[in-house]
Amino acid sequence: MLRRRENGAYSISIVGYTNAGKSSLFNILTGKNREVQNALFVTLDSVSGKLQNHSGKEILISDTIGFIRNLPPSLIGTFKSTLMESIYADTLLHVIDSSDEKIAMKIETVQQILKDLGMSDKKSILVFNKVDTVSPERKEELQLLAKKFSQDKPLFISAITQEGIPYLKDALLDYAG
Ligand SMILES: Nc1nc2c(ncn2[C@@H]2O[C@H](COP(=O)(O)OP(=O)(O)OP(=O)(O)O)[C@@H](O)[C@H]2O)c(=O)[nH]1
Ligand SMILES: [Mg+2]
Repeated sequence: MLRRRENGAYSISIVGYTNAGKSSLFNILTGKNREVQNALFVTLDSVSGKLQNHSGKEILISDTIGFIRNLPPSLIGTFKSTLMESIYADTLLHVIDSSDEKIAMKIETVQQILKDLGMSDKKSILVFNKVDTVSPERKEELQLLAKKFSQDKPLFISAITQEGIPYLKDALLDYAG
């Protein structure tokens, strides 16, 4: 569980549209081996792991169920109970599939669901994943898009090539203070 008041560790919840690469990123950050697949709703529960640096500083990271615009009614209960844990996270990592043609709609959907769950005030960092699949021109478009959705500096990563991962790790450990 992520409740900061229980364990004192800084906690981060990985959220985002289904199939964005949340579990792939979770595995890299924590060294765990959650199932990853090119399919919707591969992850149906929430699990935490630890990201540590050399000096022993650690933060708790959790992987969560994917978001979707029209959630199947059979998943609403699972979805809500899984996501409620994220309310206790200090920061959300909103993972985005950079190769997706419907990227803006998906970012908006995730932001709207977070709002509906009462998490719109929580710090949320946009992480553009799968940058190994995009052209330099597309990356410039993504920079502009990012400005529309967040005031914070977006991060660009690939869970496959690991581009941007060391920078992301350092940034997360910095947040933890
Ligand atoms: N090319 C590329 N593919 C990626 C990257 N990250 C993840 N993938 C692929 O995207 C697919 C989905 O990855 P997951 O990590 O299962 O995505 P998820 O967001 O956890 O998905 P759900 O749990 O189903 O919501 C898999 O086929 C991954 O191999 C990336 O950086 N680049
Ligand atoms: Mg997953």
